[in-house]
Amino acid sequence: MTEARHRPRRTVGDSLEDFERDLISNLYYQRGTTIESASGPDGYHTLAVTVRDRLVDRYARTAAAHYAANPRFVYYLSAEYLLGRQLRQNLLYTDTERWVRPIAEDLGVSLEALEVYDVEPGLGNGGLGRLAACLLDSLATLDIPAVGYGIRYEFGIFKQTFRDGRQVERPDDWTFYGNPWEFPAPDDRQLVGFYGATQPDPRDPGGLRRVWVPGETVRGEPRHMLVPGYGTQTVNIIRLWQARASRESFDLARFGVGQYVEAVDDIVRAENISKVLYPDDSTEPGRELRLKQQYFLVACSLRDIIRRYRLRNSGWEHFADKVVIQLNDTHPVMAVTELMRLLVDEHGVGWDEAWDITRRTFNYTCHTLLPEALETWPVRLLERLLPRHMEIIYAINHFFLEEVRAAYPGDTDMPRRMSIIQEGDERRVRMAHLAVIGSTAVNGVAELQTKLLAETTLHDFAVLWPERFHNVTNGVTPRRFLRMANPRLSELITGALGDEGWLTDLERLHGLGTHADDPDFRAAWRAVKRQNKGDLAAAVERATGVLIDPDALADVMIKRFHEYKRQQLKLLHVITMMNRIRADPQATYVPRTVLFGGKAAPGYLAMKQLIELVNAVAGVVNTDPVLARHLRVVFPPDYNVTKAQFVIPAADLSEQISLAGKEASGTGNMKLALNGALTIGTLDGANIEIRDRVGADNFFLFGMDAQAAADLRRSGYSPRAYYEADFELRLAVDTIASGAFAKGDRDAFAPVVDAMLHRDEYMALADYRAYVDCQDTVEQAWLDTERWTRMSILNTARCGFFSSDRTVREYCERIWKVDPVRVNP
Ligand code: GPK
Repeated sequence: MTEARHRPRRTVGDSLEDFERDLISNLYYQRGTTIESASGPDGYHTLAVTVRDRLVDRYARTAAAHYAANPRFVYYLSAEYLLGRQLRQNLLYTDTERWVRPIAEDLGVSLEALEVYDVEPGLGNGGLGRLAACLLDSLATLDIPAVGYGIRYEFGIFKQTFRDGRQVERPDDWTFYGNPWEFPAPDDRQLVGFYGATQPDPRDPGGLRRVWVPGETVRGEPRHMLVPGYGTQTVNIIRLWQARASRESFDLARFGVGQYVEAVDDIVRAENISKVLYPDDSTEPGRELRLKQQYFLVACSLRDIIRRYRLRNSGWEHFADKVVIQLNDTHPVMAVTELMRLLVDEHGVGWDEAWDITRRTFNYTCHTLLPEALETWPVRLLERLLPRHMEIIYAINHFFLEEVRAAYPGDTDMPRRMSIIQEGDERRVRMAHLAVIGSTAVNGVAELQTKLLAETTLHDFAVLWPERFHNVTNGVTPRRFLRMANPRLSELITGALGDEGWLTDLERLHGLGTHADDPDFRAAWRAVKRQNKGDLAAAVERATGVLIDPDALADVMIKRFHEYKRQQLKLLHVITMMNRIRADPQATYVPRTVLFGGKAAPGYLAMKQLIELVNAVAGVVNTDPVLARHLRVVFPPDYNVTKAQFVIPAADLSEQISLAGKEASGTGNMKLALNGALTIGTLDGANIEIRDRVGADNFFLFGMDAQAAADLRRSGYSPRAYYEADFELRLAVDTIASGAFAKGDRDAFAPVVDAMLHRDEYMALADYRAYVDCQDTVEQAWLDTERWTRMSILNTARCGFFSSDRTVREYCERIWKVDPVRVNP
């Protein structure tokens, strides 16, 4: 394979002079221009490829080392990746920023000016997609042989803009300037079938092996992006599939008779598969194209995995020893049936052996507790789109239900509850059941969620197969979310700890604990936060025109808009603060800036209305001279990874206020605590584990726990009773109802008020009093600057556990059973 002599003898240089020479040469030969006439995009692109070349060299050595070792590989299948900007990361990981700075200065350009062209690939919705990116970062950092598979959406998550305060979605044309970070690999393209029919296989008359003749075929062309490890030579890849029409799709006959547009109908239809990311977080629209996307990802990736396996192995008996596939939520779960189809139909492996291989190969991560987020697909749709897969699902279900009946003789309800097929007017395939049945290990993403999964959603499976259930608490990469996002704090930490070892061994942050009582260190800590808040204030002013006071308490709620996350509760608190100031304008108040960030799914009308209301409240607060003296509300549009990196280092208070038992884990909670923000939160998701580690004294806890919430719901929840019993709550709701945020129009936000008073699905009103009182405690703590600083330092010091390196180590040891392969320099 990749012998040293097949690479350029001297690949890329390792001095400032080499780097500068390569830059000029790349500008000239790749962009066809010179320093004198280069545009901004020319400059960005050239810098990007010059840095990238340093990674290519490492990647070639990684591929060679992997080939030589023939190790067990982790294949991560995910419909979403939120990688964030690439340039800064790759400068850091190649340690070349120290050269780029002086060179850029010399040429009179700034890195910051070039960075505006570094568009983040928004190939995901939220936490699930960002987690995938963090895990890949840690896999490479830990030298684990791994490949991430995904879809190269032409349009990623929409750009959020506000018009009259309303969310307006614009397409995310993220490759407009070209993408210097990806490499096409057309030789590794795959063909994917859809529709058609199945027939008996003459080689297996009457048996389980059958032939599928698809009615449509589409090509998948991979491109890869490099995923470097930090502080190591390993560079893994993420392979993203793009749909292309197969060559036959061009209709020459129609073209010949002048039907030029109709001639490309099939091409357009095929290429639509990877056209756009579905912008729904946690709730599924269940559309045919979405299922096509999912199968497209799965079919391309599995064939690629088999191709790679066969480079060094033959036969099937070692497949499950060399290959472990992680299914990121239910989106790629059709892979279970596809591997069965490939083994049984295409490779002639017997059913039982194929099932054994399949089951040993897959593992499944569940990221939710919301029943509506567990995908199901109509049987009729599957029968049409993937007829052979539907047959395989029936067969898997048949053997599975035999097992269930054997385990629970005489129990007729159990097979009905556990079946892959959900009966009813419209029969549906339950993807989560298929995932659990087809996997070795199933995991939740925080302790509470894993426990609740086993007690509720997947209870019957947890009873039948307790050994399959695991918890692996999420984590975040300290490289991007501490070192890159917060260079000032990183420097302070490195100074205090003596070296940068914490970047790959985050538990070393414990060493900061002793500094928490040092007044000088505290002052330095505060100074960093203050500077970060100054930077944020400038960015917020540019984005929204609203001035914010960098000395005010920075209270941030950054996450997708979802009822269960309860932005409405935060808003009720904001309105309560307003009402208090209005009632007594002369009193003293803790100055506060409330920052919201997040998108709502375009079809999620209730949340789009809430966004409109947040903006309306912001408009009233920020322009009222009395209110604005104490309070500002800002909502910079288009929250994404790039913006997260700006906001998180400047936050004082982290809002993690979901209804207990609904947020699977959260990862923003970890990023904020790691950057010294204090959390106000419920006992939900990973909040619980954060509080356990930072200490109850350093965490603002409020509200019902999951048990209390479940009990209240069961006893018959009436939001109206809370409204009537609490004067401030009533006033807050009435303020909305009065039209105060709609120039007197009482109808404008009536649906929001109605939802609060008559449904309040996530019981925000029940937690209102505890929340508002807890916010008063927050302000008491804030007034004691020294105490607050100490709490902040201790949050950072004690959050080392939440590194995604730890998460990946747990997956490696308990689920993947993989070992690192070192790559020599
Ligand atoms: C969970 F089910 C889903 C989904 O469709 N999208 C998504 O982002 C999130 N998630 C959870 O809501 C978070 O609690 C969790 O931290 C994150 O996945 C990563 O596990």
